[in-house]
Amino acid sequence: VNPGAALYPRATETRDLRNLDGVWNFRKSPTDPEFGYKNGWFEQDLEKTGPVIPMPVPSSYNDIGEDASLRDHVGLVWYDRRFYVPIWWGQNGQRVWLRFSSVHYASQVWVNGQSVMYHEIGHLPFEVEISDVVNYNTSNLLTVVVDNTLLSDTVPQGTIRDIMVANNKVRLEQTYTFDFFNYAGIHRSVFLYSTPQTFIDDVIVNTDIQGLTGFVVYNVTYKSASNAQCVIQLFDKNGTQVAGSQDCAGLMEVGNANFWWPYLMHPEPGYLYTFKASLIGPLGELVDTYSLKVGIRTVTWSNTTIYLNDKPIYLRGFGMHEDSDLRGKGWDPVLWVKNFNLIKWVGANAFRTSHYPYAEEIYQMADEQGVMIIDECPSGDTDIFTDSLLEKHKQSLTELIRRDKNHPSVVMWSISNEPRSANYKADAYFGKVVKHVKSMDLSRPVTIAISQSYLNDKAGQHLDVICFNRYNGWYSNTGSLLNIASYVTEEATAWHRRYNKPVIMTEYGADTIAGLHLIPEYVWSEEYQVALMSEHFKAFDRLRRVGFFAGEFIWNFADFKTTQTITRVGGNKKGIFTRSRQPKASAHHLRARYHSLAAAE
Ligand code: GCB
Repeated sequence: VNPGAALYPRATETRDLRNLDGVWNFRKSPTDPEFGYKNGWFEQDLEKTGPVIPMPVPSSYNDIGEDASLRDHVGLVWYDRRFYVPIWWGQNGQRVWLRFSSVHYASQVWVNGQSVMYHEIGHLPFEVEISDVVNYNTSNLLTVVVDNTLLSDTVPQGTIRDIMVANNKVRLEQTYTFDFFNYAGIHRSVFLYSTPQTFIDDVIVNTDIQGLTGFVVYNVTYKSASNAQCVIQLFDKNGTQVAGSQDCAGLMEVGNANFWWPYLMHPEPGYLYTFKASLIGPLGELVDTYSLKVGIRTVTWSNTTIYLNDKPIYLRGFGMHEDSDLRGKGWDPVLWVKNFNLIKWVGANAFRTSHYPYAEEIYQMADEQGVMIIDECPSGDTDIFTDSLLEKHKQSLTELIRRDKNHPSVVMWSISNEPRSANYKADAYFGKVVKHVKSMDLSRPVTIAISQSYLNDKAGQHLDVICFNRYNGWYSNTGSLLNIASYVTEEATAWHRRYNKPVIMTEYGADTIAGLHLIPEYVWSEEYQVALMSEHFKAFDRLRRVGFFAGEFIWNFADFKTTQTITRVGGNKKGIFTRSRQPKASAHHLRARYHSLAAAE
């Protein structure tokens, strides 16, 4: 089992970092998945074994060409490029690491023709030490094969069937039930980095508060042949050291601490300290050092309320997607700096990483800006509860928590979106998944975005917070605004009565074509989306007065691409922003609400 990757790669006094993003060579495999393997495509430059096209990394490959066969490709694609390892890394005895921040879905990686790693599950990083396979005196060949095939035991799930096309040729067709396009490729940055022989392997930071005092509980682990000593320093924003320790694991106290607060809840939201861990060798020499940003805050919860730093919080935000024109799910800083500016413009304080973990840089931005995240694992619409799926589901959470445990922005784990939670097997299945999460992290509540009825749900008993998705006035009672407010109030109340836990509405909304105006309000028009929101707001305000209702998340932040169906006009149009991030009338409407909620805090 591949353990994923823990620490985000950074250059420090003892580590070097190179980014391998850029334009790589690319080729689709023929339908026979063995073809590239049999013909040694991993042993020499792809250019030498056939025609290649240029492919940007990071990006999805689907929307780069003009060809539906690339967009709809099912099966393997091959990428390669050459890279150099600085000769001085070798001279200094540095270890060399290769890290993929994410590849969708399964991938195998070769360096100079040697297989170095295999990883399944998109959206999560994986890395390996390649010191023994790299050349210093010449370039190195890096080859990656990517398989986007989704089956009944992949996360998420899908189905493949053969369709006969002209000349008796077979074309594979992928179907899936989740509502976003199955973009594939090398989706996030690829890093080459170095560490010393004895190196910091992981850092776990938890925080607590008492009055004005902050506590930082930490554990630094390292790998080596020899023993080293730890020196831990905590710096505030001005670079002043405020705490320190000489133990690899321990607790540091920060008097009069600046706590991490959400956006608009405090004049200085997203306050971060720098936690610097150093390893010192027997002669007092610096062996390795690694720094990360930490926020001092607590998340606690009762049967009605979620608290941040002992203050009740109300989450106001969005379900989102990693999705944009041309890039698909490729990491793009332009897009995400813009997204965060829009999140703040609207006055939101939270979003859910529906329906998979997002790029690590996004969580770093959320930490800095005080935006809270419900961090969702890539479970898909779990509808079979087999042991093999359970293992993969647990593995995805192991990798997710290993990656995201230190982010103050992450305030909740979502272990699934819309599973078939009425199935009798869902009880034991989710009981095990929750137990697995709790064995790794007790500091955050666990939830599921549930779509099945509170009458026969079997998963909620295992959760700390109940989230539910419901499309009143859209999928049910289409076009009718009449009963939305009472249905939402009744359903949220019923969930609370059934489980005695805080309740959040994680999805509601209406598809809307920007620029379509119809009065009286009519489905797909800007007027209908606004009116449907207003009915939900009535319910949310009523529920807030009763006291167990902890948040509202509209679906969706922006329009996004889906598979082709007759219910999707160029994709899912429930965004309050268009896919190019321009506001619909609904964005202005939500903005007025979120800012007034913030002002009343
Ligand atoms: C849902 C899903 C989400 C869809 C949304 C919709 O319940 O969780 O992935 O996009 O509904 O618009 O149908």
